[in-house]
Amino acid sequence: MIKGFIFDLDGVITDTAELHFQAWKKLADDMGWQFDREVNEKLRGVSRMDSINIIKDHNNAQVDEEKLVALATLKNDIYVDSLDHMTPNDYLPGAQELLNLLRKEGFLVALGSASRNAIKVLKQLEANKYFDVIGDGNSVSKSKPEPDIFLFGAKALDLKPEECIVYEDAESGIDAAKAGGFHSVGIGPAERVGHADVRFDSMKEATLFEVKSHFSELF
Ligand code: B16
Ligand code: MG
Repeated sequence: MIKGFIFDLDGVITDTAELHFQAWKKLADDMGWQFDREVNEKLRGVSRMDSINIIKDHNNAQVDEEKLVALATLKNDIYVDSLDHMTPNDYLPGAQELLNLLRKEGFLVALGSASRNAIKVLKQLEANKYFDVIGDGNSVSKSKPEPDIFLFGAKALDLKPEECIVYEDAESGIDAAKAGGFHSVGIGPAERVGHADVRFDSMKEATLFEVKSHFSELF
């Protein structure tokens, strides 16, 4: 039986990807590095340090670890500042409606995000009330595609993986959900999340009604 839901943040609850892009772009421009939306797509759901390594390798740049951490911190300062402009109007369409309904129907809900800034994002969205447990980039050391962040969420909710549905927009996020034994809902194109148990183009279509219909034997 499904008793809980675990949500990724960026690309599922809100679209912080654009703000991440702007911040990486500013850093790349300052460094004279090539960076565009195609490269940015590879950063979806990927941790901050893995992201800067992808950008560095894309540019064949030689940067030592200490400098790399300093650059990632610079990018993060730009990103965190840009979050000040985020408001409760910035949920992805359908996300807040779903969270409200889950509360009404008494499901347990956790966040399972790679971001170390998830607390600030939730604060800007005034979304804390929707979550029983917050799992973020500070909660576990192994990032997606390892299942650790979702296992952390399930354990804190006192649920088994098979009692939870994970919502994810990243390929590595669906990999993580499957590796942990969770049911999965993919948000986005088939090339990215076609391996989820069920896939929707956007959160607007991924309603509780649709998900209950798909996993009907589990409700
Ligand atoms: P931060 P998610 C991920 O969020 C983003 O998709 C990814 O682009 C970002 O690099 C990562 O968080 C880390 O974010 O720099 O704020 O710690 O999709 O896992 O909610
Ligand atoms: Mg995501």
